Amino acid sequence: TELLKGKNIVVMGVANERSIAWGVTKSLHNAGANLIFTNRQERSHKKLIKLLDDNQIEARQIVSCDVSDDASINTAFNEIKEEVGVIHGLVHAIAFANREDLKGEFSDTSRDGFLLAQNISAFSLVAVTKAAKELMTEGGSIVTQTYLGAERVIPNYNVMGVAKASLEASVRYLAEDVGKHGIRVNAISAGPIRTLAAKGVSGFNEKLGMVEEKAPLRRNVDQDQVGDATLFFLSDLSRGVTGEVLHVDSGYHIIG
Ligand code: 0WD
Repeated sequence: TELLKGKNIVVMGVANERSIAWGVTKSLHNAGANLIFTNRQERSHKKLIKLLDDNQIEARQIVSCDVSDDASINTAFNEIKEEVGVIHGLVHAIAFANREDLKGEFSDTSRDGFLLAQNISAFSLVAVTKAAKELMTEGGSIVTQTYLGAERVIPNYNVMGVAKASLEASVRYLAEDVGKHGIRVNAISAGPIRTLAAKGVSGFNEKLGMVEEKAPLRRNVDQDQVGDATLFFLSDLSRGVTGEVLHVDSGYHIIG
């Protein structure tokens, strides 16, 4: 069961106890991983320290990283390199769009709003993969978080749906790039989960209701289920899988 014993894994995107990245953290900790965290904000940093403390999880390292800033990414991964030398996995659980772009008509999206969503939610994976692969000298696994709005029109998801489509295509192109170094890149497409980021999307409660009503399993998923699927991608159990998008959504995506 200690699938990640001795493995150094970087987790990006724990904002609070509801974050998908927190569910992932618990799964990886239970699998014996050494965990390194990156935070954007001081506020999240304090929350993370308390969360780790309350759950008796010891972080190997916590560094600050704003993915909108190349210098911040470089500094963060240099600090990680100095501390642990080698990493074996990276979890990217980061996205952002302006609230006004997560409702109404997609054609009303501003140029800046469109580029912001692409920058933080899609390009950031490209940028952190470039930094992380230098530390993955023993091979590795990179996992990001996407959503069904990449594949289909989901009401109000708008600019983020387009950013997630870009993220999923980036997963495939990155998988090809880094595959020759024994590094895999995959995505989890989770069903709706009530988190800080989800609050920004209009009509979120209706999405939860639709899954309960229509998904084969007739229930919503939670952070722990996404955590365990992420663990699968980070572990050797998935050694034959790369460039994949795995739906952890009670099967909702198969229903027409
Ligand atoms: O229903 C959901 N909640 C779903 C979320 C369904 C399917 C996918 N996802 C995705 C999200 O789109 C995102 O990619 O999962 C990922 C994680 O989202 P979450 O857990 O729902 O959201 P949240 O707990 O709000 O975490 C988002 C984090 C932020 O926390 P801080 O405290 O720093 O605001 O995104 C990060 C940040 O950690 N973030 C950034 N990190 C670094 N640099 C940046 C940035 N510029 N912007 C946002």
